[in-house]
Amino acid sequence: MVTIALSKGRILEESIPLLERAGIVPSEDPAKTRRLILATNVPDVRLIVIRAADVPTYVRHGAADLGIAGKDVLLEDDGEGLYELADLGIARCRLMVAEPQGMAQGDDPRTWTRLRIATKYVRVTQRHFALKGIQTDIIHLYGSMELAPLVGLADRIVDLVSSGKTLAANGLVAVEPILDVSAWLVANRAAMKTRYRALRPVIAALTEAQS
Ligand code: PRT
Ligand code: MG
Repeated sequence: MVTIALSKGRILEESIPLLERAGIVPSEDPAKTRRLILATNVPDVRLIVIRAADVPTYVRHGAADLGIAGKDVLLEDDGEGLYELADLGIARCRLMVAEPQGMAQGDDPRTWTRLRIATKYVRVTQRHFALKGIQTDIIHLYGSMELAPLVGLADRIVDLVSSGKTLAANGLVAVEPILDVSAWLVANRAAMKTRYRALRPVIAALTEAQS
């Protein structure tokens, strides 16, 4: 059996067509069912549907052989026990620094020395600014980062942006890009050695189906 870990939301929306192009069709609509393990038309391939940030954990421990996870999630994870096999080119977005419109007028990222930032992406944010010699006070949130500057919890945020509509709706503007993000196919390291024969055709089909 080959188990592929996917996450709900955007990754799922774009993974299902990719899986279908790879010849793997879930037995029921993963967006509608409450079931967390889904059989597919391929007898020895099944899907599990979990939280995005949990995909590296399932794959690292071998509870899933393969997984599809955003580069943002992979960089926040320590990467232990995982191989990043291929950029699937789906669920594209950018990790950006954003701040209130009023602050952005007259703000120059080249003059930053110390920043108070709310984000879910603590590791990536720390690393990004440490490399530039900018100090950071990071407030770790699990979601709805856009709210933080509006109520004085932080001056700026680091969050994913795709259309930019969420920032605009909250009076924020992106002022600095940190990372281009897309979803990657990852594999359990041990399984790549011990079960390569079973995994190889699935990996080949998925990487060929990438957009
Ligand atoms: O639901 P859960 O809390 O488990 O996690 P999640 O909400 O982060 O999951 P999900 O399914 O929404 O996103 C999973 C993955 O999708 C991320 O890890 C990214 O790799 C990828 N992805 C691509 C995005 C976006 N685009 C994106 N725009 N994830 C989140 N967003 C959010 C962003 O955080 C912001 O709140 O969408 C909002 C901005 O969108 P725009 O279009 O208004 O700019
Ligand atoms: Mg979500």
